[in-house]
Amino acid sequence: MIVVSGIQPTGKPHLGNYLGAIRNYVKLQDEAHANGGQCLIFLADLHALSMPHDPADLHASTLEMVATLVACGLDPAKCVLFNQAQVPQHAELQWLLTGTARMGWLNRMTQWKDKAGKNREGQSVALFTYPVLQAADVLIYQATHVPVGEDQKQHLELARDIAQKFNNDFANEDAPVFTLPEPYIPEEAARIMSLRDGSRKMSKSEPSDMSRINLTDDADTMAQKIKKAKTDPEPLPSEVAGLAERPEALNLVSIYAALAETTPDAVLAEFGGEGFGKFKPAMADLCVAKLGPIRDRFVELKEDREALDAILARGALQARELATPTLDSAYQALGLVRGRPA
Ligand code: AQP
Repeated sequence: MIVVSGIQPTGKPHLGNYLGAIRNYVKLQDEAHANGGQCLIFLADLHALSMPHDPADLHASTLEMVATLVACGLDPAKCVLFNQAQVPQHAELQWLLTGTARMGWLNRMTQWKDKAGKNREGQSVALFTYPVLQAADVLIYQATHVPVGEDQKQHLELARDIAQKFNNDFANEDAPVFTLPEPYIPEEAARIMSLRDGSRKMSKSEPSDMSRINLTDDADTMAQKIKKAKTDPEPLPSEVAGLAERPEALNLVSIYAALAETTPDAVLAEFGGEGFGKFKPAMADLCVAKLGPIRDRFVELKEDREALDAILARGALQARELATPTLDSAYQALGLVRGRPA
């Protein structure tokens, strides 16, 4: 079991990141550790270059994201925690894989279409090719399990296509260079939606802070955001089928269920027939109970920049070692003689 996943250190991590991805990092870290496997979680700072960013902020936000991940339960003694920029093998493998990835494949990526909008010509090349870097990120460690939210499923399928084509084109059938990774997507929280619009995913880059619950929000802010979340005037139904045309209500019930580690039907068995005047305060209490301790740990950890830098330095050392054999095999398969740094 080799678990690999990453998170961009731009913006504040939110409830969608937590329920869709980070909580599963922790579960799989523990499972891999107990079974003699490996878990690698990285801060995708190279990916941050795909959109406009402030260089002065990048390192500080990378450290804040490390503090958040550790506060959520990632343990540097059980997993390899690092940032991409300190492990140049990721970028190196990306270049090798750009010979295998096809323009048509990348053109079909919905995230590229969404983020580029009508201004494709004005986007950075990095925004277009970053799914290839993402493929390199997981293939370089022979990942078997990749915990992600549903929005990343298509990118992971692309990584599988790239791995498959590379193996077909350049490797012997009985000695593939890359393992085909499997996505690990939580059914109950695959896609957490914005608090302001049930048709858009909760996202770091959404301008309105009221659209998301940040893991760093204090209790009052969380309660305020939930109170102001968009809903409708109907009471809650007693079964999930009754939420079919009510995206905002469905989102709140799904968040409640994911946080309480139960099913939406169980939540509706409790709140069916009630209005949001009763449901929202209960949801705020639950959020504060689950996320408050994470926030408190984060506040404590983020002050110790030296300790956070040390976690990344140690993780990078381990990651560089783990990445080298696959990179060597890829060079060799392509007929390239790899120069070794002195
Ligand atoms: N709304 C969401 N519901 C469930 N999972 C989500 N993830 C993100 N949003 C949701 C998952 O979180 C992991 C880390 O995401 P990321 O920061 O690397 O990239 P992202 O998907 O681009 O996250 P954001 O918050 O939406 O950032 P922006 O606004 O920059 O695009 C991934 O596993 C992702 O699936």
